[in-house]
Amino acid sequence: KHGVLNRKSHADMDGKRTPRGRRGWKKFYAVLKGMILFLQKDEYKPDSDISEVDVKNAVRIHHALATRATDYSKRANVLKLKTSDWRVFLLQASSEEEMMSWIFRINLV
Ligand code: I3P
Repeated sequence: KHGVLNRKSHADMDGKRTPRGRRGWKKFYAVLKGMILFLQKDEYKPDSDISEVDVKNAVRIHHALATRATDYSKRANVLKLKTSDWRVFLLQASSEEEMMSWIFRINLV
């Protein structure tokens, strides 16, 4: 699965709140491949290599949990992703349908 996702980092590894200055929203092209959610700067091209920056932004979603971000109301179609290493991301999809699809696909892994 792939598509545009806006990302906000809410908690870092170990569960500590992401500090000011790193809490902004950022637009990515997301690609879910196996157990990894790649957050890429540029659009998906099937044959292109993954850049170093894209590897840095990749999120391992094994034992992660995706839920609707019911406690976040500033933006629509936002899901909350909790990873196994206690990071928390808010991910904004382009529509309600897309958000539900991401939640379903992430939790299936
Ligand atoms: C953050 C940025 C986010 C904002 C966040 C700020 O600043 O303005 O957009 O979240 O508020 O800290 P920075 O880019 O300097 O990290 P919202 O868009 O959700 O308001 P927060 O600290 O209340 O999460």
